Amino acid sequence: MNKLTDCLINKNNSCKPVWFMRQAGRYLPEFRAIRSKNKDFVKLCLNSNLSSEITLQPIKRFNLDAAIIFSDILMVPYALGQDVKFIKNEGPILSKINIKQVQQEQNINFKKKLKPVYNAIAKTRKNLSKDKDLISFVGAPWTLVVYMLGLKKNKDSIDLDLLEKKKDEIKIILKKLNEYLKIHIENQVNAGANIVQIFDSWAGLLPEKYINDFCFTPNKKLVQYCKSINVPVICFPKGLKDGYSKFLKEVNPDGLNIDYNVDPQWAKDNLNNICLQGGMNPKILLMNEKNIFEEASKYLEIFKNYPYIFNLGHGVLPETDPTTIAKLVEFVRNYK
Ligand code: 1CP
Repeated sequence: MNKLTDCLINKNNSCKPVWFMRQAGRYLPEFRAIRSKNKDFVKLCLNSNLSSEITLQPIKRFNLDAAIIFSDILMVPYALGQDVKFIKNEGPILSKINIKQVQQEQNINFKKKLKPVYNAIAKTRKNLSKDKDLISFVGAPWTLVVYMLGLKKNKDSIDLDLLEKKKDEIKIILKKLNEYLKIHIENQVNAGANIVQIFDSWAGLLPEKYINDFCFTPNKKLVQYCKSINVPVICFPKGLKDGYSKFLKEVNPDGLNIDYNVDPQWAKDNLNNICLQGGMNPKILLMNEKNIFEEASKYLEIFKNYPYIFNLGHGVLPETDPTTIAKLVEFVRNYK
């Protein structure tokens, strides 16, 4: 059994598997070389050969236990008819949603549009050594709605007035997304992915009164679906703070990724009987080796006898030096 699977399913606490969110990305010169020749990000994600090659770039460089397919959570809104553009230093911009179209989109069309992603997974699985896990992912419905309706005001807040105004529309979209995300998960697993990660990157921006309906319930439905098809699932409800313990009770995934604002000791004491993942602040990787290894030791010591997958509390930053990642992987491997 592969290492992440063993940790997630058997709660094996002796091995410490390691991978990184955004391990394929702008901090790698070989990624930037491909990216500079492929200005349209969506098209790049739909190029099966290139997206498979990018997925394998960090695996060639580092001694990692898993690959994560190079794609984006916004490929689902794209497949539902919204244009998705990535503006440098501004983030993604989506064209206006056509709610009728989302409601009527035929499954067959949705699948056809995302077929290159599934082909990339199949190709990657073929070229990835058998002892490594292949992670597929989706955005959680709430996080997708934030982009689909343009609810974000700036980097760390959403437009609460707009949220109130669009409440009914949000409920319709969440329900539809549940259907499509299940299809997307099923297809990724059928193509060869053996773990699912659900990113709820904007969970922490939800007002308390909506947490249940917009975060817990939609995540729970997807987790139950993953369990019904026997694929281990990791949730990442970023920014929930002590809401992580309620999330665990309500949603009950196989693994939970903590963010850098969650105290790891608190997590160990309060998030019991579950495999935990990540936590370390990606900004630490921009500091000197002593700081990096000290911080990594903190996580490795706390989770010594606990099922734990080494990762970060968010994605690798573009400014990160790739040799830092190489050294950190070796440090984690040799930690006793
Ligand atoms: O060259 C570039 O400008 C592209 C940068 C980039 C990359 C490398 C984007 C745009 N997406 C990706 C790939 C990606 N996105 C992966 C690939 C696998 C890997 O981890 O190596 C994954 C898992 C994602 C998931 C994703 N996309 C999330 C959830 C995780 C998170 O970062 O919180 C989110 C919110 C997105 C939207 C998105 N796509 C890209 C950017 C810059 C963003 C975030 C924008 C924002 O902050 O609103």
